[in-house]
Amino acid sequence: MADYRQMWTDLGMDLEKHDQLCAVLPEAFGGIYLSQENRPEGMGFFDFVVSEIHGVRPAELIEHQKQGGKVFGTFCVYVPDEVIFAAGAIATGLCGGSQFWVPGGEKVLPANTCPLIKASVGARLDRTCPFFRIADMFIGETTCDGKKKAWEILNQDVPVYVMDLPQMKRAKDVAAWEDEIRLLIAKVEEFTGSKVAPEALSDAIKLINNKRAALARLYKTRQSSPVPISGKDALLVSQIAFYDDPARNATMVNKLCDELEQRIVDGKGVFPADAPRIMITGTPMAIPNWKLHHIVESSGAPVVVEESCTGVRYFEHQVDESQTTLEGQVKALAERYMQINCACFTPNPGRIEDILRLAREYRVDGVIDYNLQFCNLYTTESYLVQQALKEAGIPYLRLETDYSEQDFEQLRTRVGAFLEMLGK
Ligand code: BJ8
Repeated sequence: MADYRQMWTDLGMDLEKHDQLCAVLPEAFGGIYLSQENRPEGMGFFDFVVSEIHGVRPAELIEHQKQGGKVFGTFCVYVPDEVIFAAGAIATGLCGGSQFWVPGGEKVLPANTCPLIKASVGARLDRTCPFFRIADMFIGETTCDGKKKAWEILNQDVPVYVMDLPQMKRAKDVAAWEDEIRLLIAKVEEFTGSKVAPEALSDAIKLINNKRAALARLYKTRQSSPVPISGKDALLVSQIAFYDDPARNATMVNKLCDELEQRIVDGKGVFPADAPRIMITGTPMAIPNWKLHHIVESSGAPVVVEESCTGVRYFEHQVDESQTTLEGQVKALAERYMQINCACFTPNPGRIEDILRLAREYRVDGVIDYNLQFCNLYTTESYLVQQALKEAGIPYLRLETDYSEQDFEQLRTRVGAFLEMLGK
């Protein structure tokens, strides 16, 4: 990585501690990613992004701030990035995916809190992630109890604006989400000093739709057999999409897709065509959480789709681009975002339908239900997921884990037994 020490110092980061993180990441990435055989050349760009993860993009965000722009940090796929970009600001995903940040979170949160929340709070309070330092404002949401309380703690250190996400999907709830989007527009306008005009919002809707379309195209290639890209690589692309520039991201993902589509024509894959095809469903995997994909794929089975927020929930469904008034656009945004099926909703039959549909579309042989420890929502919903898969005759394995490596071998054994049971 180039020398960004001055930038990190200016951001008030704890350099000594941050050095520890910088020391372990390249080795972890090398072992998990660069050791894969037959990777698409197009992954070179994404490898570069990881190698400069705390450098290039943070420097771009700081440059944007120098020009008078604002940066908003988000933690959930319900938050409409379109509004932020329409105000000339930048949205960047902030969820923490490393065990490195967990102890920092545990200083202020109960230990029995989900690791994603602990890592996110720790990354900010420990001053070891430039993205958490750069964001001028965080945007939280009322999805789960742990997050709701974490916003109050983070708000002591950085401005946090919270969107009130309804927990049901009746017409009045969609209308309530529309109201929340209007309030977000008002907040973003006040904070940035820029109006969200319909023309700018229309451009932002297209910008984010294009990014979604590129990711959808990438996922489509994974329906092929043999699969032209590993699940690990696809996960990395999805994780990077949360914080890279959306236009550049769409371009680079489309470029990768050109290569993958050619691979499909040539019958070239990264796993044998008869290897068992796995779907992972459940809680999101924020960068650099690659643990389960690594276990599954190093055991010989490709992960071909993720029903998660670092998977299809992030990009399925487009926002209607035909609206030209702010009123119509806000309605279109609310309708699109309320099609996401997170376990924080009750009832949530759409998620079960999605899992069954994806199992067919991606021709999966087995489903691994991945729950982050202490995520009550997804862990409880697992009962219904398992029931539906059993009825459909699709083999199912439920795993609960955290960000540590302690249970790595135990998970590997369980995954190995599951793959063996698939008998392929
Ligand atoms: S839409 S999944 S990104 S809330 S933080 S709920 S793992 S206990 S992240 Fe999420 Fe939005 Fe839903 Fe997706 Fe559980 Fe942890 Fe809460 Fe989590």
